[in-house]
Amino acid sequence: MEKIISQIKEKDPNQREFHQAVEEVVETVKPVLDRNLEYRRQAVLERITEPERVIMFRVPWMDDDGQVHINRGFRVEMNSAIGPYKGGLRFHPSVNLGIIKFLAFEQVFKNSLTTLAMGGGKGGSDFDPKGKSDAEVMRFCQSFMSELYRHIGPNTDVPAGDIGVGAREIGYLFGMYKKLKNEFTGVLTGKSLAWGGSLIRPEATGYGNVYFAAEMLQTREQTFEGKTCLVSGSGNVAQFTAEKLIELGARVVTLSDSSGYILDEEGITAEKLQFVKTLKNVRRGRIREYAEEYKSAVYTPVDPSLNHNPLWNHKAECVLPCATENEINGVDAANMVRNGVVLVSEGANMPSNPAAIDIFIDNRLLYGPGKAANAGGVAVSGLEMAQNSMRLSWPKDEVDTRLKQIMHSIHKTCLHAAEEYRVPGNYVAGANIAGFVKVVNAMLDQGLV
Ligand code: NDP
Ligand code: 2IT
Repeated sequence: MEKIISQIKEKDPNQREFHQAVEEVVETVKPVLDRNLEYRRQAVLERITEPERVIMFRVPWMDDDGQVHINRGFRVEMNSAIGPYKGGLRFHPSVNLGIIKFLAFEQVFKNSLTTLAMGGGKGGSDFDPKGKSDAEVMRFCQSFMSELYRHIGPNTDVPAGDIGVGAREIGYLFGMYKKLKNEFTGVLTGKSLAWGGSLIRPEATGYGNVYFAAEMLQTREQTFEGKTCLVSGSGNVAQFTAEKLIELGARVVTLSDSSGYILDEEGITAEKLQFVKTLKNVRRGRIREYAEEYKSAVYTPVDPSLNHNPLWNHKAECVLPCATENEINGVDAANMVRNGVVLVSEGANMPSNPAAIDIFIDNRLLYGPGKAANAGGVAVSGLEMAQNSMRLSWPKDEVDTRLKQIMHSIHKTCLHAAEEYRVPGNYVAGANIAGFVKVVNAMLDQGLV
């Protein structure tokens, strides 16, 4: 296994995040391979870590002043053993092939856990939507889709949103796909309700995260009622994580963006959260403005010279990171343990670095890794695909009930796999093992392809 990891590192030395994601999975599925000689003979680890297909393309677009810009577009089609490639698109200046590969790799296991028939993929661009006009974002999305359309389709590869890609971008991308292919199909999820979207999809990742976290708390006969929660981010996942936490009686005291965070000791109420939604989704402003609106809040800008994030160093029982990868390091995790944190549930993908994960596990925290805890988003994407195929739409309660059932089932599956491999309560091992076994068995059924 060490050889496989060193080969991956040698082949693509700059893909740090991909190496990190692979190392975590390889470490935890080792006992599965030890028990199953056939898996080793069939080189399943080597196969599952190599994308089925990588697409990289030029995305030229013109800004409002007539200046030409060139960005790079990506789609990594990682694994289609259990269904069409499925996963989001990320538009952020930090995007590169290594980041998209790590996200696509995580997606394979996450989608497997959802119980729905979806393979794994991810895509995006180093385009930065911040500060761009709607017209510029539209031209960029159209150019991006004018290449991507030939590689995707409702039975081939179904993209969705991620960082920097929300309802606005999905609309522009869908419009261009429809024009080029001359067909109206469910090729993207996260669509608006009026043209094929599903109720609860915008809420799904955040709500699902809290449903998963509530399941973890229940194993210790606890609920969110009265618990203080630290949430990072202020985008889609953070907003609906906070919304469900507030609904369940928790006291949410933080939100953030890449410039800094706010701490509101009086608690973020449903009304204050509505202010955040308008601020971020309509005005596209910064979280700093929350502290200008509400005097109970203090804003702290990011200080890049610090070796920790002060957002994570407040007294709380629960932590729900919902911004981005590696936002929690070992120092942050040690601070959390000292401050009495009992639960960490990841809305973001890989927000905790390996040192932080070790601390969570050593201290027996209820630690829900992203590929289990944030699977509600892609699960409802799967439900959106199902509704599109049937050309009908389910009521809100029906989708929410299915989401709850799926999160319950993922939680049970993780605990069961962890138990079977004698690491009881270890959701990291449980999620990786359960996700892995299902995909690998499907790959073996389908032969060497
Ligand atoms: P959004 O674009 O809606 O929001 C992203 C939030 O995270 C913003 O507040 C943003 O701040 C902040 N952020 C982004 N990059 C950084 C960074 N480098 N440092 C600090 N803060 C940062 O994205 P989502 O809410 O959709 O995604 C958040 C996380 O959840 C990601 O890890 C994503 O992969 C994951 N996820 C999303 C799903 C979905 O359905 N949308 C499903 C499952 C996981 P700023 O505005 O300053 O950039
Ligand atoms: O990371 C993720 O699971 C997502 N960004 C959502 C993917 C999807 O296809 O809904």
